[in-house]
Amino acid sequence: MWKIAATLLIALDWCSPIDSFYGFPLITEPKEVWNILKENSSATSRKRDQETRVYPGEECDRQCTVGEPSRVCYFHWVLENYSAMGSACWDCLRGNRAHCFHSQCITASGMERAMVAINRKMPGPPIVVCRGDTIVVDVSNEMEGMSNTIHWHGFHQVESPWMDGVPMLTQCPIAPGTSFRYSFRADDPGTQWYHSHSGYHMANGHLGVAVVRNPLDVNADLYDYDLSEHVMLLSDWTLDSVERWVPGQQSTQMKVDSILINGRGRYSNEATGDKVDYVPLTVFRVEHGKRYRFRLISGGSQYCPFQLQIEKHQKTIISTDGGAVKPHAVDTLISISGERYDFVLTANQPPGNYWIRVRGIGFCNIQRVEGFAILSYADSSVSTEKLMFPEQAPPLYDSPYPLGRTLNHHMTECYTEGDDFACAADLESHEVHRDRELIESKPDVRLFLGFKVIEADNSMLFKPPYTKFATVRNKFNTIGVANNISFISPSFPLLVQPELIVDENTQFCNNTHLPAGCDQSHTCYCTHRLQVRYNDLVEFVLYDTAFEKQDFYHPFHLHGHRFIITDMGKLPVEATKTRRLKFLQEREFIRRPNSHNPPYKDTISIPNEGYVKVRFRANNAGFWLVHCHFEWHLGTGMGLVLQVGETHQMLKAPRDFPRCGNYGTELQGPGNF
Ligand SMILES: *[C@@H]1O[C@H](CO)[C@@H](O)[C@H](O)[C@H]1NC(C)=O
Ligand SMILES: *[C@@H]1O[C@H](CO)[C@@H](O)[C@H](O)[C@H]1NC(C)=O
Ligand SMILES: *[C@@H]1O[C@H](CO)[C@@H](O)[C@H](O)[C@H]1NC(C)=O
Ligand SMILES: *[C@@H]1O[C@H](CO)[C@@H](O)[C@H](O)[C@H]1NC(C)=O
Ligand SMILES: [Cu+2]
Repeated sequence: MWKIAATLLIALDWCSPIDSFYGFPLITEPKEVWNILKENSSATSRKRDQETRVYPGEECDRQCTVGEPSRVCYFHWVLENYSAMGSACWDCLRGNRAHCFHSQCITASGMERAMVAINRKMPGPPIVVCRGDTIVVDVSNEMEGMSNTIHWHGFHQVESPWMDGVPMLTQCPIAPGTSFRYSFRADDPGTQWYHSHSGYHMANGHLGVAVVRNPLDVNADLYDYDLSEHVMLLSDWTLDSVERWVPGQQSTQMKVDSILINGRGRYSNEATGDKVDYVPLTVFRVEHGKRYRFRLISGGSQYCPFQLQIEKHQKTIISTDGGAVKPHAVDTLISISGERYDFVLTANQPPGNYWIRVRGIGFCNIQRVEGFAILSYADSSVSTEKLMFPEQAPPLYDSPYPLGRTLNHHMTECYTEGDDFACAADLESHEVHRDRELIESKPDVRLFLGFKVIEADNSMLFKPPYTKFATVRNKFNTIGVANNISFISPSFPLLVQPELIVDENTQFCNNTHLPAGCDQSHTCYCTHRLQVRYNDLVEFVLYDTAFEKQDFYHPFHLHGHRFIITDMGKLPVEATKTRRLKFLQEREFIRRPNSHNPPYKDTISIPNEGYVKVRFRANNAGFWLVHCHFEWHLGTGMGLVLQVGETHQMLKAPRDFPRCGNYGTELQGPGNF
């Protein structure tokens, strides 16, 4: 034992960014290192005069101060097929409130359904750490017959690209019955989150909070408290497993049945009159006169943006996707899957209970779906459990709160002086300096990406090759594409086993190099890859290629980087496709180049019949997924891989990192099959 510990101490002095695994050189078996740290939680190692100690993950949730020792935060998660309102909830269904609070009871919308859970919770266990801590999560997959991976949304994995959690890009899927250790440094401060990146597990329950507190927040003087109980994770929920939109289980339509706030909501169906009232709602407690930092995570899987309002309370936005912004006060905050917004709420109203309401809008307007939680000023003599069953009924759908000052209303223009509407692109970054170089230089490469959902008819679906599609309803089938290509996963993780890329031209495609048999007028199915040089200044011009006005738009998410938004708007109406593209190609300038300090984000919506331009420095070598954040759009191909740098410029995964691929041997015999 002593000998290993000594090796550890010596090894730490040697750490070089290229061959190290979180500070431990690769010559030390990473597994061994972690085992030492885990087995003996009082074991310490010295790292540049600092102590790093392993803590049970929950103990990392603390106030963060500059210069304090960072921690290794250890979690063990078990993934299981489980049920909402199942046996663990006993008589919750029949009005026994105490049973609803059993630690393994997931109430969700109050309706029993199959789901997948992490440690029998939904959302999964929260991760709240300080910047510089190391997050270690052992994931044991106990889901019969289903693999999984977890993506850490907002973490750029600069030192550990193989921890990004994308199956067949950065790791092998975690097979049932096996476990995988995620381990990475929390270098990206802000409100981040995690979710499954495999199949449709996220929509069935695999999602949770990952907050990285920053001891040096520029907006810190705007709030008195930054508490983990004020993190608000919004998600959508259905009456049964979302696999019903995988072909085979015909469904009347793709639908959001409930909206959950921190995993709690109440199913209600106006048509049938069914209304759940026996499950608890989430309560956020505040004290009169205090200012609180709230952290909102928009964790939807389906196509509805969420509209958040808090009765009689304004929200002052101070951060989005982890990047600090200049304070911006709003009454209504609209967000789309993958985005995060932090806001300050001042408890300045007469003490009482106030409704927090989240409405599914856009395509969901017709579904009239809303979720509720409670903002309570009650003093500590009233238990939270009691407050979770409000005595008053929530406001009716037909009595909406006024919009007031609104962020991200998708039917209005951005950048209009003097009106109440702003969009994410209008927020002003509030970080140490304005990155003039990124804002003002000419990009080294501009990539145009058109996103679209194709309505696939039988002549397209039922001929070779077999293709993935989603069944929205009856015979209405769809396929997601980017630049007319529907993404097919490689058969091995590109980052981990790049030596298996024998011929780039057959392995990958893009819209100038399409595989045989597909052309501009046919959808292509292949591993869509765009490559940029390491350190290039990259501009993505993202646009909606749907040629119709609809309440519908795609949330764009880039892995491994954050970007600035330099322009956003609508394409010329009544223009042909070619003219729209030409408009984008000619639109070189940056709106408000001198005064505006564009916000940093990692997720942004592409307006319907509109566009958004984003820029970033490609300084994180690796294979990074670029995709629409709706589960079905990604699941049916609306994504691609951005290769940053050559494979020899990428960090190498640890030697014992899992590897996988096709198995097959040469057949001796006549002909080709
Ligand atoms: C754990 O570490 C402490 C301090 O290094 C040591 O005294 C103790 O014996 C160790 N315990 C085990 C079980 O190795
Ligand atoms: C596990 O859950 C998923 C998603 O809800 C479902 O599709 C699958 O059939 C379940 N598996 C088992 C063995 O119950
Ligand atoms: C997609 O295909 C259509 C024809 O079906 C073509 O007009 C359009 O230019 C293509 N778009 C892209 C981005 O390649
Ligand atoms: C498109 O694919 C070809 C062939 O693999 C490649 O040479 C080219 O660089 C790709 N274009 C981009 C922008 O990545
Ligand atoms: Cu989409």
